[in-house]
Amino acid sequence: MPSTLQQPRTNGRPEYSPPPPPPRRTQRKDDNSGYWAAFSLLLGMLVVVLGTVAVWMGFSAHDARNDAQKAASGGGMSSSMPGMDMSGGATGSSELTSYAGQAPANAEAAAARHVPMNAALPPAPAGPVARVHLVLVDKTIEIAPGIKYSAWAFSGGAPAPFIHVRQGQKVELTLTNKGVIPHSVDFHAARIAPNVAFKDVQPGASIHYSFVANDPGAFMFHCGTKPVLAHIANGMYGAIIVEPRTPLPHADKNYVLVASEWYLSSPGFPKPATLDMAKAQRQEPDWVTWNGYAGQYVTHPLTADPGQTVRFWVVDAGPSFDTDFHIVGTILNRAWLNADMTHYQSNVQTAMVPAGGGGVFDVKIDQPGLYPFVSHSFAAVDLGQVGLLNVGNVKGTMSH
Ligand SMILES: [Cu+2]
Repeated sequence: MPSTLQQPRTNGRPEYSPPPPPPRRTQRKDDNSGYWAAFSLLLGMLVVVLGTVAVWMGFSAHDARNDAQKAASGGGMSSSMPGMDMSGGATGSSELTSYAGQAPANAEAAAARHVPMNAALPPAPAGPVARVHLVLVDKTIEIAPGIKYSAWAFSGGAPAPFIHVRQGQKVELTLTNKGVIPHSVDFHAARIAPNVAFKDVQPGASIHYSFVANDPGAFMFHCGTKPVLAHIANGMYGAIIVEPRTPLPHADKNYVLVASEWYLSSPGFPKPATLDMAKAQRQEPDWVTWNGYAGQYVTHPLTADPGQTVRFWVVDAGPSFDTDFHIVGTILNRAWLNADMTHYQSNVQTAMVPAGGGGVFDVKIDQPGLYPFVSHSFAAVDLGQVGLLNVGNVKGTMSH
């Protein structure tokens, strides 16, 4: 059975309070009955006036609440927009239904059958220009074992296939919109006028722009069409890794991890879920994932040999949660915090990767074993943001 998340009805606004009672008159000992009759009449009129004011204020407060809820639920967006369930916000419902942890009976088999997203950093193209063609599609994807979601995504899924370029390369970007509503793409690695480059692309149309990847690091890209919360929550994001011109210390393995949350309108089985915008606004996800699928690297761990240096390029796509990157059983030997590649910190236990930000982290693990990589904000682990690094091809599993 779904559990219920109770929320205050007022969303932090003060409750309506009735007006204070009228001040008491000091009684005179020589009052007579005529005086009392006049006073009673005046008091009666005052009650009628105050009652009318109270009723009017009550209606005004009600209207204000409704207006605020309408604004919060999408700024006048059509409730029939495909891929979105606006009902929670639009009706002012104070209860959200969590589908966290719900899974079909065949979830274990689905997890085993799932082909994990290849986390290995792909090679950067040779030459001075990197051509990137992104295609936007509406597609049903799996975000957890047996859990289906009607996503708005870059072709290839959510996250999009990783992009790897070298510092100084010119990125020639083409975006084609094969979805049914306008979309766009905002590259955090670019220094470019967003009103020109990141503008909406109509269904069936394409846009082209280019930028020189002068800033090294791990960057997010995402659809920037309003409401951005909905477009990111629906799966429109990815990572672009810009490798520094000055070589980094040698790493034997390079893995890319993108963190993101999912807010479901239904359990996601047997029918695919869509976005619950009210949950996204309240930051109450049903699932949190590495590379778009809960726990995929627990069932299918990333690998390394003892003594190898493993580099994680981490991007947090949000839309709203930060990631507190931590590897259980070891310490990050090098941490390029905020993906500032000019210097690193040494021997860091947990490194923050903000929503919309990145970080680059090296570990060198000598002892064979299973090392979970998590966001140490453990609510996220509970919702699926956990994977394993299997050092030395050991048997068994490990959970957090
Ligand atoms: Cu979009």
